[in-house]
Amino acid sequence: TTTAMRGQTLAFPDGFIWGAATAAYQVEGATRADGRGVSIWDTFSRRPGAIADARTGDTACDHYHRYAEDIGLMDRLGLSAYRFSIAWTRVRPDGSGPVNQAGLDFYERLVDGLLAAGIEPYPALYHWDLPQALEDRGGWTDRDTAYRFAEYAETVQARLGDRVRTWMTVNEPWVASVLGYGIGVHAPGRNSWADAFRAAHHLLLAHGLGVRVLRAGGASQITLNVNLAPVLTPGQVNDPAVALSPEDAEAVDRVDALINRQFLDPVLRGEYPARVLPIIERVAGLGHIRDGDLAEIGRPIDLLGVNYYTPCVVRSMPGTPANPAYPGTEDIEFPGAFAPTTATGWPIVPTGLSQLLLRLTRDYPGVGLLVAENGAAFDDVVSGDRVHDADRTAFLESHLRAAHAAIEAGADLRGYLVWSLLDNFEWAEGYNKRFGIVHVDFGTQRRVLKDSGLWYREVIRRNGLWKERARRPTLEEVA
Ligand code: PNW
Repeated sequence: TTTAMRGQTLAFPDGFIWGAATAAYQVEGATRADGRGVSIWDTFSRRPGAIADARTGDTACDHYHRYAEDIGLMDRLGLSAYRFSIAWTRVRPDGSGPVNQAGLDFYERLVDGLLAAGIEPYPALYHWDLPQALEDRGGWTDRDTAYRFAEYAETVQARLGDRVRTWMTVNEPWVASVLGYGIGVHAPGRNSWADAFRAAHHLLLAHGLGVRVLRAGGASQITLNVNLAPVLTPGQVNDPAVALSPEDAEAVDRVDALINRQFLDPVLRGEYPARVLPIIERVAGLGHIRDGDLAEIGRPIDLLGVNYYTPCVVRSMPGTPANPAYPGTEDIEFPGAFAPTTATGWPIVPTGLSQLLLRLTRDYPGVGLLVAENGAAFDDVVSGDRVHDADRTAFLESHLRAAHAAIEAGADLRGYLVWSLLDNFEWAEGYNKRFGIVHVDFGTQRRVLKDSGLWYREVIRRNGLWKERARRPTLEEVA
């Protein structure tokens, strides 16, 4: 960077990690290649009505065959890190038992390609594609799955640990347990609240056992990715300093305990929040939480991966039944319309990210922070060789400004990963919701850097944003 550029740049700290993320089932395709086993997403995506466009991840972005081209795109972007996930079914097709070397070969090619391009690999070991054979034995409701995960983690590290410095264990235990086992909109499509709480605990246990084996194998940085949302009243969305009634304060605290602290406290403090235990006990009993589990789950990690999309907005409303996605939320309303939304209907609140990062710094000191996912679905305008997505650029820019503000105010934020590098299989939404900074034509598999990707490349090149905002309508003006 030149001196002139520095003067105009809202700079991020030296060495700030700029990256992008994907997940195996969402991008790889090649679901039958080289001995891969069947995962719960292969099964679930075939269930009638489960996926909005009735499609599967069978082909997706064909990243399994096109990874070299995709590394080329990352290189053009100037990424310092690429977060991807490893498909357990490629490594151990039946979840436990024989190791499939051909599956590990793929990740070795990928990692070597990244390193050759100067891009740090950030593999995540579990991004929701549980081997179907393990689901048939109870899946995440069965404690044994956590031990099988540790075995699998050890296998992967034995092969790649000499080249991978940063490991991610589990992605979003809240989503995997609640959407998968509680309300059944994700694989494996089960509908039991007791199962969801058991699954959540076993996912945390898997993380802790994973930390143990990765550490023993010499991992230098370990992280867990959690989807977090600041819990706010509608009034707080516009004015964070607004005073709350005792009823609203209680509603905020209860929901925060369920969606955030249920995962943060065990990992970063070695305990479940007192506010949550009675809810777990009422719904699932406490028999699945054994002595010693919390010590295992609370093993030190180096970085916390924060996945942020939108806040959770609640207020006290006596007489309201519990929200099906949040057990124990009787008398709480979840109002939806409080800000402009993305194409997935998620309200856009960039200040939520700075609030979240500062709160984590205050309440959980000592762990570095990484925004491991942030991004948005919008409809692209394809025009010849360009893909116009001004909404996405505005989304990313406003969230990076919020991240920068948090750093200035003392948050220990080490990096930022865009969700996602590529348009991909957006789970129950199928292919119609596009999150990529690279456009993918799913008919031809042609990739085109979107305008947001060109913009992100410039941000990375100058390690910062522009001090003067380019003149485009602000989200406030759009609202
Ligand atoms: C994350 N929610 O999923 C995942 O890690 C990605 O794989 C996914 O593509 C991305 O966000 C965009 O959806 C989430 O309902 C899915 O709160 C649902 C929720 C949160 C995160």
